[in-house]
This record gives sequence, structure tokens and C-alpha cells, in this order.
Amino acid sequence: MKDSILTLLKNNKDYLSGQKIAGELRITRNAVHKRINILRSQGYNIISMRSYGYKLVDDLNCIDFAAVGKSLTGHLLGGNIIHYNTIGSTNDEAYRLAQSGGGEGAVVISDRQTKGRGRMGREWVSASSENLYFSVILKPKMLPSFAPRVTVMSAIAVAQAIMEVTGLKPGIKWPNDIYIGGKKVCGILTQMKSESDAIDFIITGIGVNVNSQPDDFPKELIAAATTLRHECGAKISKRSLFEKIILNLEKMYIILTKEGFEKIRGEWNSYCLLLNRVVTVKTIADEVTGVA
Ligand code: BT5
Repeated sequence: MKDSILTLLKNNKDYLSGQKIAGELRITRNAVHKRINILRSQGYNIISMRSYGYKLVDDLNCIDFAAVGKSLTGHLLGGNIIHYNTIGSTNDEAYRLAQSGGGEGAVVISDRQTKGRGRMGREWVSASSENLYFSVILKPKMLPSFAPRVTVMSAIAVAQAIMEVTGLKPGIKWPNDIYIGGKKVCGILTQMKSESDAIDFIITGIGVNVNSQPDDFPKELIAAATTLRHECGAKISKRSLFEKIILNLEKMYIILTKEGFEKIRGEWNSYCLLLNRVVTVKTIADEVTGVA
């Protein structure tokens, strides 16, 4: 019976409703659901969408959010994933959600962004559904002045995940850029809402160029940006990378909030591209030059 469902899904390029499968195989919809889950546990990537049904995909760009949500249930981060096909900016939506009471650990993810943002009003190019764009709500009990540590731990979490999934060792350029082979592969945008002595929430927004090709970028970015696919010569599973980032983020977050910053500083040094180099720090007030 499982094989019959598989055959139906394989012969159908689009979604197939549970009702249609049940009708064809003369079984109940509940039985369809159970057998789909068995196929999933055997490694078949079957995605489902309410009112459309089931679709078999072997596409590494597809994330089955129901399955990811389930595998992250009970975790501090990622138990609640809100997915969009297209949105302005996942950071804006996560900020709005947090302001209206959205809980810690909720993740807003979109296949594309029409107003993806970097720091200081810069753009984050987010046109390709082959890449990752998502934002996580955090509510750390720490002083607002320590918020930059969340950017640091997020960058380490992503760098570790990239290493685990691709075997490539990325470097981090202060404070929020991840580089491979001298080109930017990921950017992180951290936003905070706080009182004078307490953080209400932090949104950590992560954009990773996963499976698009450098040629897909606008001309001015081609020389400066890269993708994981380009660097390792093969497509990457977006789902594996996304899950690894969330799990690493959680691990780092627990260290940061329970054990303090020292351990994170050690990790940071192992990825830091600027260590021991002469750098100039520009603040609103002045400039300071020294060795990082
Ligand atoms: C960043 O800003 O690198 C932070 C990017 C954060 C993006 C995520 S995606 C999910 C969430 N929702 C959002 O709206 N944002 C976050 P910054 O350090 O200011 O770098 C921006 C600069 O990176 C741009 O001016 C370009 O030079 C370059 N850039 C833009 N898009 C890029 C891309 N896709 N890949 C590599 N470089 C890019």
C-alpha cells in the first residue's frame, strides 16, 4: 500500500489531495496520513500543504516545515515556524510578531524577500528561493549593552552549521558577515527593542546564499558575493542547513545566557578573519585604530 501511494505521488508532479489518494486506493484519509508518515520516516521528502495535499519532492531547496517543526518540538528555538512564500522582510515580520506577544524561539522564514535589509538601510538581495532568509525571536535576560553578543553568537552558530553541512571552513568578518574564499556568503541583522535596563526582545535575522549561483546576483555583487553551492560544487539541503543553524543557535544561546560570554569568545577567535590585523573602528563620535 505504501508503494501504491509512492507510485501515485511519483506520477503526479503537483500536489495530490489526501481525499484523492484515499479514493484511488479505497482507504481512509487517516490511513493515507499514517502511510505518508511511514514513507517520510524512510527518508522520502513528502511535503504537505493545507487544502492542496501531498507532493513528493527530491528538491534540496524544499523544506517540509511541518516535519522540521515536529523535529524541533520541545526545543527552545524553532518549535513555532511561520513560513511565507514571499514577504517584505522576515525581520520586520518577526519584530511585529514579537511586539504583539510572539514568544521566544518563534522563527519567521520566507522563500523570498522583496525588502530584504542589511544594516544601516542597506539592501540584502533576497530574490532567489534557493537561499535561506529567516529571523528568530529571542528574549534574553541581559542588559541592552550586551546585545551585540547575540550577533556574535549567531554568526558562530551559522559558521558552525556551514562547516557541519558542507565541510568548508568559513570566516567571520566583524561583526556580522560570513565569508568563504574571500566572498560574502551570509549576513546577519540583529535588531533590539529594549527599556533602559532590560531587553524586551531581539530579532536575529539570517540570510545565507545556499543554492543560487553567483551569476544570479546583480552585477555589482558578483565579485563580492558567493554561494555554498558554488563553493562546494554541489547543491546543499536547505532543510539540513536550516535545522543545524537553529540547533546551533540554541546551543550558543544557552551558553551565552547560562554560562556567560567567555566560551563564545574562544569560538569566535577560531573563525575571526580580523584577528591580529590592524583595523580602524569608526564610531559616530570618532575613529580608533589598533590591532584586533
Ligand atoms: C548584512 O548587512 O549583511 C545583514 C543581512 C541580513 C539579511 C537577513 S535575511 C533575513 C532577515 N530579513 C532581513 O530583511 N534581513 C535579514 P550589511 O553588513 O549591511 O551588508 C549588506 C551588504 O551586503 C550590501 O550592501 C551588499 O554589498 C551585500 N549584499 C547584499 N545582498 C547580498 C547577498 N545576498 N549576498 C552577499 N552579499 C550581499
